[in-house]
Amino acid sequence: MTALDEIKIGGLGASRRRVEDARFVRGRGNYTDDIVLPGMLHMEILRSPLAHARITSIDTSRAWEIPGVRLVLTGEMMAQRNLAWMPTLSYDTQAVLATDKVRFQGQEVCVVVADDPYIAKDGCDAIVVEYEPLTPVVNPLQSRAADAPLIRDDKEGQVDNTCYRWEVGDRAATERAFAQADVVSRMQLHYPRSHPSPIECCGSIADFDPATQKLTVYMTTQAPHIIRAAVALVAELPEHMIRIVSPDIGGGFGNKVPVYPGYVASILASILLGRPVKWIEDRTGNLASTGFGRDMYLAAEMALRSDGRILAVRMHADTDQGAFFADAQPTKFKIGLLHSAFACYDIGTGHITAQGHYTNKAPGGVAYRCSFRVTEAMFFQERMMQAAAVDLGMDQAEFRRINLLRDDAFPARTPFGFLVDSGQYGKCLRLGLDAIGYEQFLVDQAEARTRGRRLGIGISTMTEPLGAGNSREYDILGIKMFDSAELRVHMTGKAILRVGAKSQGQGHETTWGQIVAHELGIPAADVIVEEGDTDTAPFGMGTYASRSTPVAGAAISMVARKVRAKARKLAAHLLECSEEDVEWELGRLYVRGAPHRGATIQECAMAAYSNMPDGMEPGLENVAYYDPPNLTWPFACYIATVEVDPETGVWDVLRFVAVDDCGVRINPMVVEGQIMGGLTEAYAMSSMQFQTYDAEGNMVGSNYMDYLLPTAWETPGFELHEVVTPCPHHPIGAKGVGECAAVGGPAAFVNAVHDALSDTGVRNIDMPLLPDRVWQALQDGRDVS
Ligand code: MCN
Ligand code: CUN
Repeated sequence: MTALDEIKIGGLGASRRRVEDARFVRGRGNYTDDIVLPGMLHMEILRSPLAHARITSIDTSRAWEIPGVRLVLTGEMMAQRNLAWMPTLSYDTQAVLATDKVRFQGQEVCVVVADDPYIAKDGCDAIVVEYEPLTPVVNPLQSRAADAPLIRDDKEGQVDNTCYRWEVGDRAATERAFAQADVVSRMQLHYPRSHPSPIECCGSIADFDPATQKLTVYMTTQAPHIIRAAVALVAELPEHMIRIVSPDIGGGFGNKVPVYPGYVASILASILLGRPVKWIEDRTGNLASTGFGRDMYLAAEMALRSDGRILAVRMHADTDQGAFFADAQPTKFKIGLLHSAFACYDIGTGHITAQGHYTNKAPGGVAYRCSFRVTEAMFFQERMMQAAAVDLGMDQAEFRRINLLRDDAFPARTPFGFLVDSGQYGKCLRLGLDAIGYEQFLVDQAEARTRGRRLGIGISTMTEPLGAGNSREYDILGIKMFDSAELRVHMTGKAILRVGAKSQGQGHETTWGQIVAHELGIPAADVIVEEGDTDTAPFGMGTYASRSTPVAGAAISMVARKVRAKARKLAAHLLECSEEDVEWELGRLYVRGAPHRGATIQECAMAAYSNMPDGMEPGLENVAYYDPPNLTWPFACYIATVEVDPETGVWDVLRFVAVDDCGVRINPMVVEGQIMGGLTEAYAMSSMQFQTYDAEGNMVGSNYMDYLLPTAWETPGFELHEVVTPCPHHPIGAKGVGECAAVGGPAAFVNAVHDALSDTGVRNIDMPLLPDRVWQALQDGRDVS
C-alpha cells in the first residue's frame, strides 16, 4: 500500500474549496440577527447628538408610556448596579451609558427594550435629554492646548487630556547616530481615522433564564472566551453559568474585538426582564461608535550615510484616541504599537516617543486589520523609506535592498525589542521587481514623462509580528495569550475538532480540517470544525492579530499528534508488535521492516472503542493548549504602478504585484483570498476612505454615501506571488497572513502616486489620495495634509 496523496485528502497545500461557503452562498448562514428565541424582546440605543456636553436631565417618562415598551435603561440605573462604566483593554474606563457627560457624537445615552425594534426606536425618540453643550475637542492639537476643556473629568487625578506617554528604543545611541549622519531625512504624516466596516454590524441576544439562572449570549464577538471571562469577573456572575456563542459572523476586521455598551446593556436588560433581549446595531451606529482604526500623526527623522545605509530612526507619534482609551497597552501588547517599525531592516538603533490624546471622538486606534498600531508603523516606515531614497538620490529598490535584513542575519534583534526569526527578504524583493518589470518600467516612465504623462512606481516591503503571543510577554486582562484545540476521533474514523479561535470569514472550518488531514491522514472532509461556543470549545483567546494560524493552528497540530501517539499504541496492539516497531506514514501505521502489515488510522479509531488493549482507556481524543515560543514573522513586498492625470488628479493603478511569504500555506486559495481582501482594503484607505469630524465634532462618514467601500468595479487587479520560508518554531512552519496586505498595502499605492510627482517638490499628500488633493498638490507644488 502506498502512502496517501496528501493533496487528495485535503491536507496541507490543498486549495480545498471553503466548506462554510456551502451554507453562505445558499443564504443558510446563521448570523446573530437570524436567531429568534421564544419571547424575545428588542433593544435600541439612544445616542448623543452632541460631541461634548453635560447631561443636565433625562426624562424617560414618555417612553415608558408607549405600549410595548418594557424597559428603559439610563446611565443612572446602570450606575446603581455598578455597570455605568466598564474597563477597556488598556485599563482605562469607558462609559456604558453616559451618566455625567457625553464625550463623542453617537455615544450611548439610554436604551429602550420593547416588543419589536420599531417600538424600541419610538421609545428612544420619546426620551428627552437636556444637554449643556461644552467646547468640542476634535484633534490632538486642540486637545493639548492650555485652555482645552478637560474631557475625562470623571477620572481622578486626570489634569489634562493626555491619555498616555511612552517611549521605546535607545535615545542616547540614536542621538549619537544622528550626529554622525551624512544626510537626515524628515517626514510628517497623518494616518487618517478609518473604519473596519464589516458588512454585518454588531449585535447580541442576551438570554438569561430565571429558572436555571444561566445566561446565554449570542453575539458578534471575535473572542467569545474573553467575553465570558470579562462577564464573570466584571459582572461577578458564576463562569459556568455563562455561555457565550459567536454564531456565523459577517466580517470582523477587528471591529468585533472590543466589548460594546450594547452587549452589556442587552445582558442587564435580559437579567432584569427574564426574557431574551436582542440588540442589532444599525449602520450609522456601527460607523459612528465602534472600533475605529488609526488617527495618528507622525513626525520622523532618519539618519543616513551617503552610501545609503540607515544609521538610526527617530519618531514621535501623537495619537487621537477619542474619549476612551481602548487601544493596546504598550506594556501588555507591544506588538500593538509602533515597536514593530523597521523590524525588517538592519538599522542599528532608534528611538520612538508617543503621546496619546483624549478627544471628543469615539474610541480610536482600536484595530482595523492590524495589531492595533502596526499598520501605522509599517506605513510610516515605508513612506520614510521612499522619502529617504529621494533625499539620497538613490534608486528606491536598491535603497531597500541594501538595508533589508540579510538571510544570514536571523535571528535578528530589532531596535525596539523583537526577535525576528526567519525570512528571505532579498528574494521576495527581487521576485517582486522582476514580476513588475522594474528596470523596464523606469525606462518607460522617463520616456512617458517627456510626453507629459506621469507614471509612478511605489514599493512597500515589510514584516509584521503576528500571532500574539507568548505568555511571557502577552496577556489580556491578566489572562496569558495561548490557544487551544480539542480533537475527538469517532469510532469510524470521522472526527470533530473544537478550537478556541473564531472565524469571521477567514475560512477556519476549511483550513483547520487540513491540518488534521496533514497530521493524521484523516481526510479533511471527515473532520467537522466547531468554533465560538464557550460551552463546548476549549478556552482560547479568539481571532485577531492574525493569531489563529500561529497559535490555534499550532494547537491543532499538537492535539493531532497526541491522538496519533495513542493510535500508535492501538496499532501495536492490532499488529501484535511492540510500539517501538510501529512506523508512521500518512494515515497508516505499519510494522518496521514489514510495511505490508499495517493498520489505517480509521482501523485504530475503531479499535479505540472496540478492541483496545488491556488497561488502556477507551476512546481517541485529546486537547492541547499551545503557548508559542515567539511571534511569527511573515514578510511581504508590494509594488504598485500608477498613472496620475495632471489635469484632474485622478490616478489609476496600472499593475499591482504582491509577493507574500507567510511560511507554509495550509490552503493557498484561502491565503490568496486573504491577500486580495487586504489589498482591496489597502486600496480603499489610500484612495477614498476616511472618517473625519467637523469643528463641532459632528462625524462625517457615518453612512455609505460618505464612507466609501470599493466595489469590484474600482478595485484594481492583483498579481500574486509567493516565497515560502517556514516558520522555525511553528509545528507545520506556518505564519499568520490575515492582515499583511492591509498593513503593507497602503504605502505601495501612496508611494507610487508620490513617485509620479517626484519632480514637483511634493513630499507628502495625506491619505486618502482623493483627486482634488493630488490636483491641489500638483497646482501648488506643495504638500497637502
Ligand atoms: N492560512 C493558511 N496558511 C497560512 C496562514 C493562514 O492557509 N500560512 C489561512 C488560515 O488557515 C485561515 C486564514 O488563512 O483560514 C487566515 O489565517 P490567519 O493569518 O491565521 O488569520 P486569522 O485566522 O487569525 O484571522 C484574523 C485576520 C484579522 S486579524 C483580520 S482583522 C481579518 C483577517 O483575518 N478579518 C477578516 N481576514 C479576514 N477575512 C475575512 N473574510 N473576514 C474578516 O473579518
Ligand atoms: Cu487588528 S483587526 Mo484583526 O486583529 O481582528
